[in-house]
Amino acid sequence: MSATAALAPARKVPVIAEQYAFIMPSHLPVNTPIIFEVTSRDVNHDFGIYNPQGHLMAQVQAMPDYTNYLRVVFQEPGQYSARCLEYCGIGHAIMAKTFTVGGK
Ligand SMILES: [Cu+2]
Repeated sequence: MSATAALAPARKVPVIAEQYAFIMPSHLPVNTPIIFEVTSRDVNHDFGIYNPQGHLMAQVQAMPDYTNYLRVVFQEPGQYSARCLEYCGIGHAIMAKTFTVGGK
């Protein structure tokens, strides 16, 4: 983590998983500690974050009636994606959300 990120205040970002989408912001800041607050509206899902190179960089379960916290610092601007990593029904394979880090 850069010194800048260590000093920046953390930002809480709610994430709601549902069949078959992630409800979350489309833009997030770079070099800022993000605390994802992850829950589910229906069944168990998994919130997996892929970096611009397509590599899994962080993941946490998304569970109904429960909030899991995932702390991430995005050090590289670009296009990221969240994908569900736990089979949750017929639409599981298309359950994804792209988001941009950095920029406006
Ligand atoms: Cu799924």
